[in-house]
Parts: sequence; structure tokens; C-alpha cells
Amino acid sequence: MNYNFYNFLNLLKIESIKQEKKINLIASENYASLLSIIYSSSCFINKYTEGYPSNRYYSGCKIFDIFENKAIIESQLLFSSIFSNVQPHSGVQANFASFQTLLKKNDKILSLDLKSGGHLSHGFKKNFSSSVFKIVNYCLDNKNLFNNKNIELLIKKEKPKLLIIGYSCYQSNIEWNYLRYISKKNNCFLLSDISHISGFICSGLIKNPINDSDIVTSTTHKTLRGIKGGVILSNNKLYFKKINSSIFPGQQGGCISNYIISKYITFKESNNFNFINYTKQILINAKIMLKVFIYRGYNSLNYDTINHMFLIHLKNNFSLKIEKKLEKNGILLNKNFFPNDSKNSIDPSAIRIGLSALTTRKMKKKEIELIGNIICDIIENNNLFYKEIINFICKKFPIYK
Ligand code: DSN
Repeated sequence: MNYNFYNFLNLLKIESIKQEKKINLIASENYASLLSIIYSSSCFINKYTEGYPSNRYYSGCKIFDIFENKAIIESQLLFSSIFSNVQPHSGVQANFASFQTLLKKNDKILSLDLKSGGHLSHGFKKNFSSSVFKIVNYCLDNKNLFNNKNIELLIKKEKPKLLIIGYSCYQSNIEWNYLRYISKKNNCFLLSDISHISGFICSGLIKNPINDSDIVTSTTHKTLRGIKGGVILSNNKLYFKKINSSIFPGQQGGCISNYIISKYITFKESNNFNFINYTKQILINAKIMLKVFIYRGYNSLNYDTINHMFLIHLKNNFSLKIEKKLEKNGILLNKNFFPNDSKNSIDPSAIRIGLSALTTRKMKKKEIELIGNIICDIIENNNLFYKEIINFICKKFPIYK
């Protein structure tokens, strides 16, 4: 197809109408705040700012220095950390810089298995991390929980240099202080990847692992409601210099200046009572929808969730087919592994559901229960056409009012 400028404008229009018309339950997505979007497309898009505040490669960075310093301070306030690097382009890059800081080539990493909810960058066999480091995985136990004793046994047996605590789907609490105790006792570093739950942590709804970790990494676009990006935090002075040099010049030249300004807005917006109330509502909504599924006879990892997301086992249904059927009805979510899944990644046994985006649209109990029941109906019956109802709900709750 021969796209010209107007075709592209049209494509943008189609995408934005699609976003307005669909119910988004993808747990790693959200709608960035308007202010963070505006700042992400500011005139700093033109400015090269290689280096760090007061120490740049190019001239003309004085105003940007003010913004980057503000972003650093605001993220430190938000997560009670004494160090922050706001330059990573993504959570994956934040993780790689942490590996570069703490590890040498061929060191061993102990991380959560992908099928148990682990992340690609934590050592998946096709990811760059596993070509540089040796990887051993722990799994969720038979109650679908992080099992401290199992992790302790693996640390003693495998002697990893780094334990990663972080997940793409998990519904329960983690005893960070115990994991810190056992990893420290065995000379193992601890990296906490809080990408999914950082909004809950800065609101105080989930315990902040900053003092129980050597390094903490996060994305800025999930429960934090910013634009896409990463951040690295630490309270251990030994690593500050090394983290900075791992990011620049270790992994990148210029940072994305306009995105760093936008991150400042995100950290600022996340540091007030409105944001705490927002994350409380995400939690309420996630619990309500999970209850609908349990009532309709579905299994999840647990009967409750402490964050924005949960898994639903689809019994004998094909998740790929269900994902597509839901999309046709205006509902977006992703198929997902369930712990100990015997199926493959193309058609695993579960779907993952996250409530951040619907909460941003200000939906509450009535809509959440209705949408939960509609999803169950679509899973259980063929030829149902809920598109009109989904459209109607979406119209009542515009993304940006
Ligand atoms: N793969 C994303 C998720 O869905 O959790 C994070 O990178």
C-alpha cells in the first residue's frame, strides 16, 4: 500500500477511535495522563542530552539539567530512595543496567520461571540475558505462591549471584525482608523488578522493597500511568556510580530528553492523594471482577488479588480462540501461561486480566461486574454479539474527558 501523509493521519485517527471503543484489560497497559503525553512531545524532542546533569557531551543542556534533576528528586521522594536514574528507555534496559552493575559474564541468576509469571528479561532462553548469564528458575508452589523455603533451598544449591524478585502476573504478597535475609546470608544480590506494581508501592498499598533490595527497577507506564519508560532506584551507595555508567555510556548515547521531562510529570502526579485513591479504586475493581469469575466457576491463581491483575484458567477452552472472540466483541486482553502449563505460548491455558485502564476511565462496580459477566458469556457461548453494549459502556466513559 502506498501511504501518504494523510493516510498516516487517518491511521492515527483509526487507532485513537479503536482505543476509545474497546475495553482494555491488558495488565501491562494503561492510558498515560494528558499532561505526561503533552510533555513527552515537547520541544526537547530536538535536543541531544548525552550524559548527566552538569556533565553533558553537548552544549545547551542547562534547561534540561533542571528537568532531569527534578525527575530524579521526584522519583526519589516517591519511592523513598536516595538514588535514581531516570534515563532507561524501558524496564528491560533498567534490568540490563542492573545486571551490568551487579554481575560479571557467566554469573548465575535465580529468577521466576516464565510459566510461573516471570519476565523475558529475567533470563528467558531466547532473551539476551540468558546468553550472558547462567539462569536457574524457581516456580510458584502448589498454592501458586512464592515459596521462601523453595527459594532458599535453590539459593543454597545453585549459589546464584543474583536473585530477581519480580513478575508479570502474581496475586499475593511477597515477604521481601525474608528473601533479603536469605539472599544476603548466601552472598547473593537481590534485584526487585516492580514494573507492574510500582503504582501500588508508591501509594503504600504494597510494601516498598527499596530497603530489602540492592537495586529496584520499574517501568513508568503500567500502574504509574506515565508514558513508556524505565527507572532504576537504589539505597546502596556502592552501586550509584556503576548504575549511571552502565546506562551511559554502557548502554546508550543520548537519553530520550522529552520522555525524561514526561517522567518528571508522572512521578509528580503519582505523589498525591488523588493517585492513592486511584490505586485504591484499581484494587477494588480487580477484586470485584475476580469475584465474578470465581462465582461463575473459574479458577484463578488464588481467590483474591492484592494488585491490579489476576489470571483465569480457561479449563478446556483454547485461549487463542477466546482472545480473538473477545477482541471481536470489543474486549482486549492477553492469553497467558498458567503455572505448570502443559500448553505452548501460542495457545496457553489462561487469560490475564488487569484493571488499571478501566479504572483510569473511572469505571466502578456496576460496569466492572457487567464486563466480567460479558467475558464469561463470551467464553461459554458461541455467536454472542456484545459489541454494541461494549461500545455503549465505552462511550459513557471516555478515556480523556
Ligand atoms: N510483557 C509485559 C507484560 O505484559 O507484563 C511486560 O514487559
